[in-house]
Amino acid sequence: MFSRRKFIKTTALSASLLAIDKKSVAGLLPPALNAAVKPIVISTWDFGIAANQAAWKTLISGGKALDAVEQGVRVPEADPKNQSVGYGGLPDRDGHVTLDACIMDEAGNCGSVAGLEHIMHPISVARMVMEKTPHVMLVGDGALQFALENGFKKEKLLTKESEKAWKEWLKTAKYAPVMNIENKLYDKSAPQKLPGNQYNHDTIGMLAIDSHGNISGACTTSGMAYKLHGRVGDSPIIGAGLYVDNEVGGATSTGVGEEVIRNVGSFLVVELMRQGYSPEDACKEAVMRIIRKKPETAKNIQVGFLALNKKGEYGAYAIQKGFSYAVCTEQKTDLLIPGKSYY
Ligand code: SD4
Repeated sequence: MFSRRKFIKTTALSASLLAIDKKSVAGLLPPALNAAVKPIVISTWDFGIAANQAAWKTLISGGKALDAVEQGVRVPEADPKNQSVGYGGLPDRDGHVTLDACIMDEAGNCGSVAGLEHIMHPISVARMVMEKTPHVMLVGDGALQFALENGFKKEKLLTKESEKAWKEWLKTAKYAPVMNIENKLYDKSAPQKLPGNQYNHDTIGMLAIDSHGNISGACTTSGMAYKLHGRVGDSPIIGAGLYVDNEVGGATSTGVGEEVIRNVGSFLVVELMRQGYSPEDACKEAVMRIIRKKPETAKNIQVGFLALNKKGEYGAYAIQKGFSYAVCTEQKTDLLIPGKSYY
């Protein structure tokens, strides 16, 4: 029979064994057993929901945040309906779909590609730059050559829809981009029908903490629609479009890359969190720097930051209304949260 005394003894023994276990193998336990660390993944915009689901599969099985963010952002990269990331992305002024992406892990390793053509998953090429070369960033033809040498397939990324939108834009071909003001311009059902170059352009930035307590991030985009050939935005630039520091947390951005680069936005957000700012306050301060420096420009552009600290707290802030992000944890599966904004 199972006596009370035996039960207490057994429980006490398992508790002490568990304590030893947790100490010695902390960080190796799958999430269900490691109560101290709660995996989480967050990402920009509504297409972050599907991306988070893919990332979550890795996180929930005890996998690495680095693998999770790569798998996560591959979802919008492969989606032809998403005209701002990967396959189906809107082309540059000359009709080339040129992709920018970067990835960063908990040890500060990072990899990046910019102006990459013909490869559906620039994030995986960026990871390969990180893991297989002594470099951080490859651009243009060099990035393509590296991808092809490493087994990536050359593909046509310009879809009929995006080609049609570009040809429509060519009728006026004004190189005076009106930046994305989501609340006014975003028409999800037919974004290509927006007049002239008033196209909303969105990037996916993703941050995840795994059951080992490590943070990683990824960011990938086709960049500003109808940009000058050769233009590179913030998304592939470590510190601008993405930054993670395992002591503090991570941040990523979306919107007009030029303003994010000028303010080294994601690095700034992480450093503000290091000083004690909450994720939302850090994002807000980074947005305020942009607004304070160029108040007139800021009225007509969108920039949004998204941040996650090592406690698993997250927050976002944007210049304009309309910015949203998706969150996935054990408690909140794929929640879409509107980011706060200045206007
Ligand atoms: C860029 N930041 O190329 C990217 C585009 C973007 O929402 O995020 N759009 O400037």
